Amino acid sequence: MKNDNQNLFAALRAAFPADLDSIAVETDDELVYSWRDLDRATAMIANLFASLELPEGSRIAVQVEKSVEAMMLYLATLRAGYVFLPLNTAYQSAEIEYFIGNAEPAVVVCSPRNFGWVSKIAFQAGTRNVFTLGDDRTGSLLERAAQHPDRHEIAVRRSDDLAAILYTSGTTGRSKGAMLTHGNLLSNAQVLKDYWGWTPGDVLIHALPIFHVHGLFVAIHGALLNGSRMIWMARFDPKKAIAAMSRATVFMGVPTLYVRMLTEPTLTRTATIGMRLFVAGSAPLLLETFNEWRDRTGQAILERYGMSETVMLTSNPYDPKDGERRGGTVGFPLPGVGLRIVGDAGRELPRGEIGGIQVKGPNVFKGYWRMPEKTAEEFTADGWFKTGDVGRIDERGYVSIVGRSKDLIISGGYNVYPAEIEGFINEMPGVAESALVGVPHPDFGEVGVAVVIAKPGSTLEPEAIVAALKARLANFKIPKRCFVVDELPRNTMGKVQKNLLRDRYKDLFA
Ligand code: MCA
Ligand code: AMP
Repeated sequence: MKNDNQNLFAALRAAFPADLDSIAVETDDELVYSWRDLDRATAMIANLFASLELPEGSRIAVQVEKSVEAMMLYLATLRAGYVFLPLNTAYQSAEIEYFIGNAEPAVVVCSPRNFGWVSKIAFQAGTRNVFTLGDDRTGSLLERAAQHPDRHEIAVRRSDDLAAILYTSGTTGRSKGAMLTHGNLLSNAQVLKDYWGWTPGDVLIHALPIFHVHGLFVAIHGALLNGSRMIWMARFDPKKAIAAMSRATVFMGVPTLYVRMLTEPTLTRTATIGMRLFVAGSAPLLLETFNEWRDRTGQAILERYGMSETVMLTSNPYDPKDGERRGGTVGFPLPGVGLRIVGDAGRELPRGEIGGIQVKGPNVFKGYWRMPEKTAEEFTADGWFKTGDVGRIDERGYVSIVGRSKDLIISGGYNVYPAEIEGFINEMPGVAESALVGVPHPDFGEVGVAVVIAKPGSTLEPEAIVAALKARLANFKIPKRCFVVDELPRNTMGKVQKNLLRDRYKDLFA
């Protein structure tokens, strides 16, 4: 390993504890992995990739159930110097077809049960290598990797080289691949290690999916860069998560996870006494959840804010000397991150005023994959990235997010883009037009409700619309309710007034 290697994996590997036989990961089905296991398995998978003689910058697209081996596959991709492309396990064929067609991965790894349809899409798109990986250590990826040596020299990468592509949608159109570099990810991980006070002996409860920023980067990098053990949960279960707290110090979750744990009588001060840090993000944490958590456990959840394009941007303080954790805010810009609030005219606004949030820093992505025009649109002439979030900075410097200029619903921490769902509904026979709006929901924070108008002479059944969507789209994108109405509220320009629809349906799940 060269000292000047800026490969993110080199930094993570350097943080492994000296005793490689100590425990790195324990799973909720009682498997135990040592640091040596992580080192050897990532070497074998990296050597398998090397044997395929993939071109530089090849994308490795992965849609597999959560497992420690799936994490090893991510780390092996970094180690081998390729570009990791994680895909939500809920995505169905139309979604996967788009991602694979757009990213043109050299390797696709899927669940054994999906091999039939995923491999067909991949081979048609020109991918030569399709492997399988089950959540029970089965599949061709591990079988093939087992034939390769367990030593591997970490590929040399520069800070500016791509490490991952995360698909995310902006204001309009199809999903865009946010290109994140080794430098974006490592700089952010180092800042968080310091800011959140990671210390020797910390143990992380890993309960999030590993195909988005929160579970894949913030949680995994945090633990690995600190040489910390992870308690690995394949699925979030509030009872198991609370029970694990007696052996852990750090928990990270989207607000829904906190809401669900609060319904458990076992969540008490005693159960959480050894916990040092509770982090929440990916969606707004309601003040009532923040307060209820503090009443029950005596601990203030630390809320932070980030994006796929930027990793983490702001955080409430960890250290009390930097200030208190304020519910309803996302804290201060992280060290090295520039954050400003800008008005409609493009000028920076004074403290207290509401406007668009723009950011700058070593964490900000390199651009959208093969979309230079879209990339240019999302940056200002002086190099600030327009987040699409609307917020304010108070006189003490705390940032609050008060809304979004992008039409986006965040449901249980997953993003749902109304334009995408509306497009599918509008194509259905008999549909004239549709609108999807987000309304408050006690469990998921916000959920989608579809409002549809029929073409003259057609009759539409809401249940049939929902059933047709279910056949095509990831389950979390399916509207929780659908209404067929005679007309949609419009402004004088004829544009649908979604705010009025949101208001009409706001108490649907109250
Ligand atoms: C599941 N369902 C949902 C959601 N999840 N509906 C709306 N929104 C959701 N998020 C529905 C399914 O469609 C299904 O409905 C039913 O709930 C049960 O599905 P199941 O998979 O069993 O649900 P679950 O296991 O209870 O999952 C809920 C969950 C999960 C644990 C909250 O959604 C989750 O892990 N969310 C975390 C997402 C995350 O990691 N986000 C980070 C993004 P039916 O039965 O009708 O089919 S990173 C990010 O945003 C940025 C960068 C950041 O700042 O971190
Ligand atoms: P993604 O496209 O998955 O990267 O989601 C990023 C978006 O999640 C941001 O632009 C915000 O709108 C939202 N987000 C992340 N963290 C928070 C938070 N703590 N509070 C409110 N919104 C958040």
